[in-house]
Amino acid sequence: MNGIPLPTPFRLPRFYPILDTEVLSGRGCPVPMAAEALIDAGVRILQYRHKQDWTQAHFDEAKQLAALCDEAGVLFVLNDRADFARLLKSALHVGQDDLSPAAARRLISDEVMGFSTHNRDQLARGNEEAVEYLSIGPIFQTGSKRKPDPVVGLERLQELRDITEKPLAAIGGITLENAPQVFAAKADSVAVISGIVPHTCTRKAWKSHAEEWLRVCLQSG
Ligand code: TZP
Ligand code: MG
Repeated sequence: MNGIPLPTPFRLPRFYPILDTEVLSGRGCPVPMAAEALIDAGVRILQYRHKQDWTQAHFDEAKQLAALCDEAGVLFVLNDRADFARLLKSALHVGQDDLSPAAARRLISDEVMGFSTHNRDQLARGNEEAVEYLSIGPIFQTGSKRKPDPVVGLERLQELRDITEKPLAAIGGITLENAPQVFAAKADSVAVISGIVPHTCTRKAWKSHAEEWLRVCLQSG
């Protein structure tokens, strides 16, 4: 031993909630309230996703969520924007059409980074990138993404799983009902946008719905 600590492998939490500003505003749900309830329920990771133009108000909202997460020891992940992730000193999730992982890495130094993939080739290439985790999807049909890639399905998810040893999140159309099958197909985590929104948008409903997700995710697989 030379006294230099070995880097600990990154472990991706099994439940990966994503707060999408468009989905939440469509349901009349304030993002900070949802974030507080999810953190209160015990989530270990939380992503902020804003697909339209960014304003100062969106940056401030992301900053507010980053502070809430930091305080609770929850990993805050910003979607798409390496520049803002650098300002927030947060984790980052990039996709195929964003700044490349290598370029983003120069901005966010050693923060956690995830990378979206949608098929075998992308997953194999993603495995070579300096990212801590990968995602693959859509596993099922989804209404939360404009122009989604073809559905991957459970069978192919399981086939592709062994292409990488990095933690793998499955995404796209995942619900409380089908999540156990996604874990059975060997995903390490389920990343969810619409399936986390409760029927009524109250803090209490968000919290108990997230607790149900955590129960299902911890029991499956
Ligand atoms: N990438 C692949 S599918 C998807 C993303 C961002 C959307 C997932 O949203 P939902 O509502 O959980 O299907
Ligand atoms: Mg992206």
